[in-house]
Amino acid sequence: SNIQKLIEQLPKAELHLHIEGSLEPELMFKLAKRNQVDLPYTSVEEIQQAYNFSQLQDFLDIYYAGMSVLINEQDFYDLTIAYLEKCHQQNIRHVEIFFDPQGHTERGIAFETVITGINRALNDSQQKWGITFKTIMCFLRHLSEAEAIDTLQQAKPFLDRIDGVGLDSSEVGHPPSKFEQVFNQARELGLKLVAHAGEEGPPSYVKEALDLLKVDRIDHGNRAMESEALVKRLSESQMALTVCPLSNLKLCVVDALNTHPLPAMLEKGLLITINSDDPSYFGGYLNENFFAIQSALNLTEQQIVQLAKNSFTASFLDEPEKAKHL
Ligand code: ES4
Ligand code: ZN
Repeated sequence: SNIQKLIEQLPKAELHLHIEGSLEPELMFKLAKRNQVDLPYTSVEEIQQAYNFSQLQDFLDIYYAGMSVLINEQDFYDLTIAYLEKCHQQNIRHVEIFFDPQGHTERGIAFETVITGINRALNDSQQKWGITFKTIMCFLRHLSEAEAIDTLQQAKPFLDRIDGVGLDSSEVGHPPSKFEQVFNQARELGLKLVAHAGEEGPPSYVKEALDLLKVDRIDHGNRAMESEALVKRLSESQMALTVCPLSNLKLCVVDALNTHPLPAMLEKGLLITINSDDPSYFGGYLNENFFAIQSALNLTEQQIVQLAKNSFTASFLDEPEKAKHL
């Protein structure tokens, strides 16, 4: 259809993408074999059957298990270049990717191995396809703030390759307030700041991310819609929210895409972007997220164009670079 072609052809940025969540079952098997890692699955079909989640934690358990095949620098390169090839196919011109260093250093993989593989792929894709990038290191919120501070310390030799920090993993019970000190340290280092908030957690977690962590963007933010005061504040400040439709569906954050809060978010004047989160686990890359939410909610061409533009507006590109896309 015309709207499908529009989605495909529009230049887009992706701002909420966990690189470890782009690990496709085929590559997982290939790396398991290469690295002699045992997987609890014997076929791609078996993996796909395991991807049946009723909440965030169900997914996270499988996501951390999947990471176990990533051992060497080349593995992180192969993972990242496969995602960037998809971006090239989908006319994604800029990416801001998350990685979870603690998911790897906990298993004895050096920080340097992780950042070097990811960064080499990002540089190659910028050379080959012109895809620009930022890199955001996330702290695992189910771990302690001391461990996050240690991770920031380990990142210090590589800050030329890191643009920001984020906060992900199990949200409920791990409020932003737990990470106030490490975010203060990251801010002092000149890093951009983002945090997952209001995916499963209450609106007060979104408020804490703003007031205590002083984030530059909110990841997800769905539950901010429960607080009229918060919506007003997010709208007036044009604080970006990185919304992930297929993720919300698969993790039962919404009952169905046709009841997703996106129309209300746009109606309230929020700066919303569309993103894929963990595309291998949630059944689609960025264009598939656009197709699904467009058809479920009958979004107009104008709304689709607005969402694509918002992805550049909300990015961490500098203003002249942004202007080239807008
Ligand atoms: C994540 Cl969807 C989501 N939420 C929180 N943490 C995550 N890590 C990877 N995907
Ligand atoms: Zn996420």
